[in-house]
Amino acid sequence: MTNMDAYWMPFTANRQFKANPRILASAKDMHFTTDDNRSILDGIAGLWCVNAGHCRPKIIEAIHKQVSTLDYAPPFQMGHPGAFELAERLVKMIPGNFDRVFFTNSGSESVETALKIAIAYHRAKGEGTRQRLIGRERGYHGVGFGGISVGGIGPNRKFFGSLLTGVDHLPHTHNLEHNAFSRKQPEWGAHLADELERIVALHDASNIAAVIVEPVAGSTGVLIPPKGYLERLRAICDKYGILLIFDEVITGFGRLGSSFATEYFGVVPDIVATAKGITNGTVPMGAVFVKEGIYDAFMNAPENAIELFHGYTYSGHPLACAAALATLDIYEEERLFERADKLADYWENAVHSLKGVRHVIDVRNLGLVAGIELESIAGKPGKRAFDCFLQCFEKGLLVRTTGDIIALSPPLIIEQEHIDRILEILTAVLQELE
Ligand code: PXG
Repeated sequence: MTNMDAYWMPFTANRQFKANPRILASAKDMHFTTDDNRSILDGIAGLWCVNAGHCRPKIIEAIHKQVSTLDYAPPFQMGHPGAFELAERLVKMIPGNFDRVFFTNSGSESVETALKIAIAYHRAKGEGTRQRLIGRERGYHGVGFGGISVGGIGPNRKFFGSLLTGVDHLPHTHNLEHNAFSRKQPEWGAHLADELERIVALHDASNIAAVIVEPVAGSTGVLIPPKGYLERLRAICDKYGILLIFDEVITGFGRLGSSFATEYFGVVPDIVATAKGITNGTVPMGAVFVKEGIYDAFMNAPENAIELFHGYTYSGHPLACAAALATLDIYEEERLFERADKLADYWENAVHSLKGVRHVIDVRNLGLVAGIELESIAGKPGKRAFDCFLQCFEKGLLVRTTGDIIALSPPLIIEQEHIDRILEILTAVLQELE
């Protein structure tokens, strides 16, 4: 192994990692292989992105072919076929009346793009005072200044100055007292959406551009929306002309056993931010979907004028488009979203078998996602779950932790035997854990 000093690793305890590195060398389908040749069952689809499993030949071939034909094409005032084809496929795939897609390279960029479009849209319609953005506590929307401003994770915000002004936060919906061990959507908590009314009363709707939420919060520990909650947010946004943005970076592309969360919940936002599963994690890419009428509002400048002053050197990159098209083919051919839906009950029963296991104070699930909350060690928040992560890795399973919550989100190609293995390892580790 080469010297590890130069690489400043993201969201990582660098010194601890470099003292005891965990190095992945290859991957295939449901497994990684480490540099010391151990097989690791991937319980989190890489990082919620490898929904079709690792190293799928069809995607590899599509990328190879593209890079040897057209390696790059400038996206400003120029185009290439793949970007148009992909956008067309995507708008057909998402339910609701979304008619345009803006390409980015990550979830963070999709969020920045969605927020900027929301503010600029109101201005284009002559409502330029609508600038305030409303996020939610425990929301994760990537790491751009917009994303951390509307995001609700203390440590992601506190080091970075004054952030965006004009931001409010709804309360999060996580409540163990009412909802512990709920299966799928919890019963309690729809009324928390009414906090939006309070914020509107304070600032007036004429000053508010958009509300952004993850339909299911992933990074902060799998927080499932209470029954009726998203519907109520939608209704209040409608009442006041506020745009509703769903951050579907995790929930998009099959995670809940449906194409997008908007399909699963039957609640249609105005803008949808996506990334991750769009290319099965192979080439960085994000996509922002906008509802009919949003793009049109920008088309009132002279015809030769740029309508939206926003974009990235790599928006709609040819390799990403090729990877995404092949990924969508696999999702369709193998009916992976349906597959996830069919497996969801088996998954639910499996993860809820952890009820009563040592340290476990909550289990929650939806689609092929689960969160397992552990009781914290007094004075050492996060330690128990992190130890669990380390020991699972030793035993051949990759899980993700946040605070004292373990998150699971396996590739959608997972078999029942893999689910059993995940639970076997996790149960054994939890029983032994301090
Ligand atoms: N929005 C949501 C909802 C996300 O989950 C992003 C935006 C940002 O995407 P990029 O591609 O810029 O990272 C994410 C990313 C975790 C974890 O531990 C989750 C993410 C990233 C890192 C860690 O669950 N999601």
